[in-house]
Amino acid sequence: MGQRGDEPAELLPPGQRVQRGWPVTHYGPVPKFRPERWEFSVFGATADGAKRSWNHDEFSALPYASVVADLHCVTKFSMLGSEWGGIPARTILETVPPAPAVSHVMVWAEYGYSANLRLADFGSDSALFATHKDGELLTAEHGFPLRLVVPHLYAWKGPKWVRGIEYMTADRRGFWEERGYHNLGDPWREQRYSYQEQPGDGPDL
Ligand SMILES: Nc1nc2c(c(=O)[nH]1)N[C@H]1C(S)=C(S)[C@@H](COP(=O)(O)O)O[C@H]1N2
Ligand SMILES: [Mo]
Repeated sequence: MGQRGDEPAELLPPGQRVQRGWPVTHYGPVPKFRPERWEFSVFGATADGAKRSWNHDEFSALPYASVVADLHCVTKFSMLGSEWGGIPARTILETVPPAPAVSHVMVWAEYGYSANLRLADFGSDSALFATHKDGELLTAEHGFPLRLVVPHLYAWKGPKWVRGIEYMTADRRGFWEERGYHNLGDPWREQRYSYQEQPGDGPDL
């Protein structure tokens, strides 16, 4: 039975409850957006070895798509059924292909926040660099101008204020993955904490 009573249980990963409204959850201050200094970069093990950057106008001109998806915070609230709009992560993979040896992606945000993802998780159908939610531009505290949404993983895997990605040929832990959260972060398997990791789930701590 859903914890709110009218929410089908299969919509909610184990241990989660539905949140009304949209709380703000992050570590550190909200960065100020400076369009003239903003760029989105893809670097690391690209197929051609070159780094690629877009300024804000260029990045905003990439083809827009939307996904309806849920957000699951590891602190146990979930927000169901938001429509996220923006640039599919797969568009970035197609535009700047990774080298064949790339297995993981580090997503980098303002102030050095980072989250590591397996390449397949990053390239999943519903992973999106969101500029909008439910038709409205993101607000500063929710990640404007750009945040990553990876609906099938806990929300810490989706940095707000994202500035680029690094293609990696081996896994490395991101900000929260170094600080006690699970390296993989699948909410359906309740992979919340690093002490739950099985051999092979992540690099040594
Ligand atoms: N840059 C950055 N992105 C972040 C975080 C953060 O601390 N810094 N926290 C994550 C966590 S734990 C959650 S639950 C979501 C919350 O997004 P919201 O504040 O828009 O609800 O942002 C994620 N993205
Ligand atoms: Mo979270």
